[in-house]
Amino acid sequence: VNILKKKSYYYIINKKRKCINMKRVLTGLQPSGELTLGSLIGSISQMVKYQEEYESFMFVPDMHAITVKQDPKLLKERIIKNVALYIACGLDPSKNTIYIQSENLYHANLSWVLECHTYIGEASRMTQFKDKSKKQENVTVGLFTYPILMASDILLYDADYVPVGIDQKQHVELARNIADRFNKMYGDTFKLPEPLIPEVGAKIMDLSDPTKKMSKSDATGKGVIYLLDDEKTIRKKIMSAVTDSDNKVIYDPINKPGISNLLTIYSSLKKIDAKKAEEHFKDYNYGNLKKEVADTVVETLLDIQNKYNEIINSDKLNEILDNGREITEKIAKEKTYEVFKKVGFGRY
Ligand code: ATP
Ligand code: LTN
Repeated sequence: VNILKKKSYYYIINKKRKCINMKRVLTGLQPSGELTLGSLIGSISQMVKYQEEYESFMFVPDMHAITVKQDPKLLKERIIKNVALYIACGLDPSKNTIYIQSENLYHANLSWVLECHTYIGEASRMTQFKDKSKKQENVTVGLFTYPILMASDILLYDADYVPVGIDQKQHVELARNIADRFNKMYGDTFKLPEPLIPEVGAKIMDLSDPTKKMSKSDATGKGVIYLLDDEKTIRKKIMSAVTDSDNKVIYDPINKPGISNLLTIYSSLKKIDAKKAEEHFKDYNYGNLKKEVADTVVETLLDIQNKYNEIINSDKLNEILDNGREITEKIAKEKTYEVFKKVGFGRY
């Protein structure tokens, strides 16, 4: 009875937010590896901010994760872990619809129709595909068509805004182009989404190689801070971050990528701009700078980890995900049926 009561509470909140015509924001992080400091700063923290002004949808794109090889048991665990981390990082389940992509069968259904309205040429221009396919041996068709599944994730819900890191901007633009093409062919059906790119923290770099993105599927994880790393590991990784030899704390991402990355991490967590962080550290040597950045990261992550431990062991998660499934199924079904009808399928 309690659960039912709560369910309708979430439902009413979401309905109310919709009624007052809030813009809708939607994003997700693939469970293709453990979530990192880059995921927190570049994505989750942005959503925590947006949940105050927009109707927010945050999901786990588990279907995307199998574009690279996954261990099924690990994948299943990670999906739930990620939901708990979303909440521990500050996503409020009463302000967000939180759900798992594969639990809603309409994503794949719409994706098929969108694939048939996407040209090989435009899909081939996706730089992430070009990069990732170079690094893999047996490249699957799924890796190639994955941006179209992403378009489906977005277009199903008429999302106005899609907060993503700079590397995903091209995929949101593809979604926009497919939507526009479809609308011109069949009449107004989809909203054209806009990417939202954070000004600071759009790209947190790997600590051991500050010219590449800190990525959760990195092979060694040496320069990657995972949200569930323990304090000792966090400090060790930051203290051994690659910098340069002139010992001047200056924010200059081109010439001093390592130092600039540390300043970006610090300023994002402290919610100040990078120039202010530079000013704060101007008389520090690199060792002291690293120590203070490590203190800030440890403070943030220990707080998240405490909340995570509470949530992962509670039965709230199932309740939140059931609610998310119920809300999103309804919306996605309506949109899919509209599309099926417009393209002339079956008896829709
Ligand atoms: P993978 O290694 O599996 O490709 P990833 O760690 O690069 O994953 P994604 O799941 O592709 O991360 O990204 C999820 C969201 O978080 C995207 O919007 C992405 O741009 C953002 N993001 C991921 N890593 C970073 C980072 N290092 N800095 C800023 N934003 C990031
Ligand atoms: N492709 C994205 C994850 C993702 C996503 C989405 C983000 C899948 N579907 C829809 C925003 C909206 C990634 O790898 N970061």
